[in-house]
Amino acid sequence: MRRRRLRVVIPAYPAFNIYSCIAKKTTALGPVCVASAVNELQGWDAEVIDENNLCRHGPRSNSGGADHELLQQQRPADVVGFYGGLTSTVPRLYRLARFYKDRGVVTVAGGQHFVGDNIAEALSCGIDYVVFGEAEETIAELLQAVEGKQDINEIRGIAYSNNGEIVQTPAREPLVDFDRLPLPDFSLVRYAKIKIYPVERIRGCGMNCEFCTVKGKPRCASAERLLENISNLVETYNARCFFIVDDLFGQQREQTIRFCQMIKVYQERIRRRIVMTVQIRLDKAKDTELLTVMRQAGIRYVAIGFESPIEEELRAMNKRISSQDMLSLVNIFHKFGFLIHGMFIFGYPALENSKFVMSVKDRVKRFRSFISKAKIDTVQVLLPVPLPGTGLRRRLEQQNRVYSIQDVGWEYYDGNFPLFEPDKPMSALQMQHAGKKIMRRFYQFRYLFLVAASILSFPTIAFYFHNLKLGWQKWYRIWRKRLIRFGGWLTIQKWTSDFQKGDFSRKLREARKNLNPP
Ligand code: B12
Ligand code: SF4
Repeated sequence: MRRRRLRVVIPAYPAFNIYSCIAKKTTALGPVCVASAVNELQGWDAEVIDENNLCRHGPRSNSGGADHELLQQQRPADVVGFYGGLTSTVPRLYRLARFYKDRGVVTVAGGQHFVGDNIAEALSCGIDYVVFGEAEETIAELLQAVEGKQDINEIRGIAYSNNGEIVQTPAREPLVDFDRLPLPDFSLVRYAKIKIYPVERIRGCGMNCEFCTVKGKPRCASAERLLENISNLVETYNARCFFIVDDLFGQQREQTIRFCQMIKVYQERIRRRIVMTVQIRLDKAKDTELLTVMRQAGIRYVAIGFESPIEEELRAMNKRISSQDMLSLVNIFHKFGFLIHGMFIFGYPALENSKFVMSVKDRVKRFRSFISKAKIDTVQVLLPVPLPGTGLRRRLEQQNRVYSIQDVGWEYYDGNFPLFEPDKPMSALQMQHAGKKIMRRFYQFRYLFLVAASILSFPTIAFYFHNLKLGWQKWYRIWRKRLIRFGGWLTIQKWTSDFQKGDFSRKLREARKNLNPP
């Protein structure tokens, strides 16, 4: 009997944004996990097509993304799954789903976007089955059902349409025994050139920030599994850079410390350094033992969600930290020698009962001053995104402030566009410009000259420290910072030029009019 094929598609980003460059060097972990689980099923092959990372020889279509017509001719898929983890890619996801459905292919989608009303939306836009939450086990059962070997109604955690009526089966418990799952197999990602491998140990986060879709008690794989995952990639793909995608590094503290110790020993054994980036909360700075072992393990890059230097905004986000504490805590990370990527949200709406009012100018000042005091190495300033399923979206919807999807579609949900009426006296356009203004102050053209200057200054620095290694380390840090800041300037320029060619401003006017009809 012919083997069947599942193709999992990661849809292309709708437009160029600050993540477009990184997306060309990495891939999304979830779809790889799903494909890896299917690849172990008898009679099934699986592949992943990452439209954001098709490499030079990948099958591109003229309109962007992959050429699915060609893919179907070359390797027809029986079932196509779609990664719906990023809401901004959902319009593309639906277009592709319709394309495949019209050709008689079964279509499945999973990822954070599919909650509430979006389930009906998906089922009316070309998707046959929506899978909720983690899909490694569900997809295996679903494919059995597609083959007629299992009753569809017995599969927990899915939704489908039965003669126009939406059937949602009982929820499935979140996974706990990760060691039963196969390691993610990146060889299934066709065409992609991966330089930064996403790996994980912990799923879930108990902090409950209002704007975030990640919910639930953290569930952890063993430290051994993460080590095995990394060493496998080092030894088979010569991998060097890893992004540990856990939302909060350092949860399950003892095991995290053990992991750091194990990866340190591993690097000594293979005599190679591994570059790891983690996401961590600022309050972990209080745990100096954790920071010490992280540095010993070679972890240098930390991504930290500062979000805002404004107390009222932090309170509305349920961030459980004060801006004053943030400055002292970030200093500890500096002392340990970490390079810090600071993530900010500009214009977060205050709670309804708060009397908080601040002009755009003052807000910008507060952000700039904080960023400069905190001496953050790289920053991203995005706008609040009322993501489906979050408390933020519910709050703004209750206040009738979210622009309708008909006016400002899902493709704008990437943090670069205003998606709701901001707090007065700020207007939506002011909020958008202000966010970019803060970024422009940080990433400037003049850093190009400074890059050149630092190249010329290397011999002086090395001489000054009388030590080539120390001189190199000091010099490299300065040179890297300047290069990144110039690169950031190029990114903002490109984004601005694409934005000016688009018609978002008209859509925004329409959306505002429809929100408050005269
Ligand atoms: C790594 C990461 C990134 C990376 C890579 C993104 C990627 N996936 O391609 C980078 C840094 C580029 C990134 C960027 C952004 N991100 Co991000 N990111 C993450 C993070 C931390 C981890 C994702 C991950 O690997 N999880 C682990 C895997 C195993 O879980 P999973 O992806 O959920 O996969 C499981 C299920 O969803 C399901 N599943 C997945 N795929 C499929 C496919 C099929 C067919 C099926 C059936 C099931 C299925 O099964 C999987 C295995 O169990 C998540 C938070 C999180 N914990 O998920 C945020 C998250 C995905 N990011 C988010 C956001 C908003 C962004 C940004 C807009 C920036 C921002 N404002 O925060 C940008 C996106 C830019 C753009 N173009 O739109 C949101 C997305 C929510 C949404 N509805 O859109 C998340 C959920 C965090 C949050 N704030 O809530 N991100
Ligand atoms: S923003 Fe970070 S800390 Fe807050 S709930 Fe999401 S993952 Fe947890």
